[in-house]
Amino acid sequence: MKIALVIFTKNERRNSEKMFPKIPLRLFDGIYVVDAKSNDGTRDFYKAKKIKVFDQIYPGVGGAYESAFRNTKKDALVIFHPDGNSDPKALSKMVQLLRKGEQFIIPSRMIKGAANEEDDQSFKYRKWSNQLMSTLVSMLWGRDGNKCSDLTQGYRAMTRRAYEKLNIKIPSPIAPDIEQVIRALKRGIKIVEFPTREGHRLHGKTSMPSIRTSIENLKVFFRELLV
Ligand SMILES: Nc1nc2c(ncn2[C@@H]2O[C@H](COP(=O)(O)OP(=O)(O)O)[C@@H](O)[C@H]2O)c(=O)[nH]1
Ligand SMILES: [Mg+2]
Repeated sequence: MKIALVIFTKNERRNSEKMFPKIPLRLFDGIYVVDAKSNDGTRDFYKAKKIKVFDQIYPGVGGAYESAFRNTKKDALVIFHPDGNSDPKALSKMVQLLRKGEQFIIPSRMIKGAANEEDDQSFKYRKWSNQLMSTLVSMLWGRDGNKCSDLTQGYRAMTRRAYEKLNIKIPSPIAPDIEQVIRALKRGIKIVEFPTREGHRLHGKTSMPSIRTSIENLKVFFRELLV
């Protein structure tokens, strides 16, 4: 099995400079970037390292997944966010699980031994809404013990076969992560989780303001209820 690492970027030059050296490159058969028209030198940073940078035709992080699977050929993709959120220590475990034959792997920020970016805040909006939605989605669509504790975790790994089975033609721009999980539960694709400790975003701001993301998550949820 050939495994690629795909890095999603939208103006992540400063963060990439700090995070890229922490990635164990030897684990992968290819390293790629999907970039959303960054204008801060992100593309030059990766091109200087001889890493292929792909554009996307559909908007948002959803468009980045579509581009990643269309432009690469490897059997499985591991998605990495170089902003400081994704802990590079989880990469070897993801690769190990893919090699064992697992199809969809999510390092969870919500289970015992894990940590979430909001854990040091008293009002944990993203964490609590994620936990609520994760419970609901798992109850509704999880079969034979299949479930997910961290729907919105974008740091994940999937085989190409599993992604194709999800049958997502044009992904949700803002809520592709929950869209993939719901489809996987519906189709009985097993989701494997292990605890990870989410780091803080190092520089810059999130492209996913909480309220807008929540509305989009709900839209995907209700659409999936109806189809
Ligand atoms: N290719 C691509 N990457 C994106 C886009 N939006 C955000 N990203 C990247 O995807 C990752 C997750 O986005 P981020 O704003 O950190 O979301 P958060 O972690 O949920 O707050 C980061 O590495 C971003 O640079 C997009 O439209 N296209
Ligand atoms: Mg982030």
